[in-house]
Amino acid sequence: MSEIAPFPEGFLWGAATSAYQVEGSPLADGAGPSIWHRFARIPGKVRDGDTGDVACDHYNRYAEDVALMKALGLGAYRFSISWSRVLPEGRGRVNEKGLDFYRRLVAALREAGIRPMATLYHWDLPAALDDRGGWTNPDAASWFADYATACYRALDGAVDLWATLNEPWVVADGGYLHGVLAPGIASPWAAPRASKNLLLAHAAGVAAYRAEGKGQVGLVVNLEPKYPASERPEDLAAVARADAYMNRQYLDPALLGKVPEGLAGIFGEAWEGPTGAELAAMKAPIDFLGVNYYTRAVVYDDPRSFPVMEGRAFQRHATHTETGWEVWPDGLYDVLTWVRRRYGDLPLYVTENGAAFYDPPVAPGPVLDDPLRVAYLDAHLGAVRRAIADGVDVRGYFAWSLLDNLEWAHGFRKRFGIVHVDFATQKRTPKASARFYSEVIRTNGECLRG
Ligand code: IFM
Repeated sequence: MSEIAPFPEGFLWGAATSAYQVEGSPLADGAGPSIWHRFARIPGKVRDGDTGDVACDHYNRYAEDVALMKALGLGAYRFSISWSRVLPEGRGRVNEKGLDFYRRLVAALREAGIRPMATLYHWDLPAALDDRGGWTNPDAASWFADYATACYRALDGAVDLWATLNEPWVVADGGYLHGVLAPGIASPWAAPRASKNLLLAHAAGVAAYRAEGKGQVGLVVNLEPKYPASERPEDLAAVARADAYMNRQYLDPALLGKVPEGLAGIFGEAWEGPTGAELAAMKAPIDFLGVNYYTRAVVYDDPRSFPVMEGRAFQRHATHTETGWEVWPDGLYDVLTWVRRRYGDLPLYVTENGAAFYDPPVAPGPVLDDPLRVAYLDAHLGAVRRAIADGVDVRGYFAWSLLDNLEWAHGFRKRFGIVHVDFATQKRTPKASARFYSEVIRTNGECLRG
């Protein structure tokens, strides 16, 4: 028995995926192409030339996957809706057949007693909207609100938790500043514009929900605590910059209605800050915040690194995952308690947490042993429990990911699933981490060691 207080009654135990990473069949039933459909076809953009054309075939195998979730004892499933299934041109005509897929999925989840959490935007913008400038277009917020409204009308009541955007920081940084993710734009000018329009889109999606919805709506951000590599003033200043850029760029406007100090300086001439009216609109009250956590950064001043001048000190004695991320469970405690200190008592969900460790392409037996992932989950859930014991209102936890899937530009080689997928046969095999997580759920966390 553990000494710290157990998880609260009704704590939501879930797992997460996203549309392009698992669904496959990207053009089925009248769907339009997304930016990822296009980007993955450009040679050299995704490792091994992998695409989401088949992925985990979840579009056809969702019923089998829901049965798997039920067998694991999941209380919730976080998935995302593909905008270009619902609106093939991004705007205008609604494709009912695209919505039908999500109607079927949500009905199967409810039938299995699993609560659906739907994310409206997990990086797969309709390609037709990219042709109009994508997130850099000032109309993007109203496009998003119309799309969100179509989803609310079709699914609200059956979906009880809605998230507007997943990780807007990654959308702007990877997609518009460095160009390593779709739509592949590398421009210091595009990124702050995209960032502003993402914040306005989030707020417009919340406002649309207030007009239509009965459940709860929130935002999902990825947080990475920044610790100084030394007490040198230059390194401390680098920590402040990195924190403003990554952790406060979206939360300060969305929750406090202000631009974080230091952000304008990072973008320099390219910075086009929001007007007072835009800032006021961005601060749309939300019902919960989703926090995605994977790792920390130990930061030093590095003038060569653009635009934040953030060097990251490699922690040579630590365990690192296959994506090169240091395993640092205390960081999850630190971000959860930091959110409460800075933004107040908002209901929180850990909407993603997990790790890519090497697993073979074919599972050697009925269960695949993944001790590093088991240890990762155990330690991070321990950090969540400590944050709750210290007063943070964490309502649920979603393991990333239910299934091995397309890890964006890394392709299928980086396996985050608690369930193994053999991509040649689509066979699902639970890993030891899935068994472990089932036991955590069954005991409401009593079996944790971390
Ligand atoms: O796979 C991604 C997910 O789509 C968004 N958050 C981080 C995960 C791991 O990189």
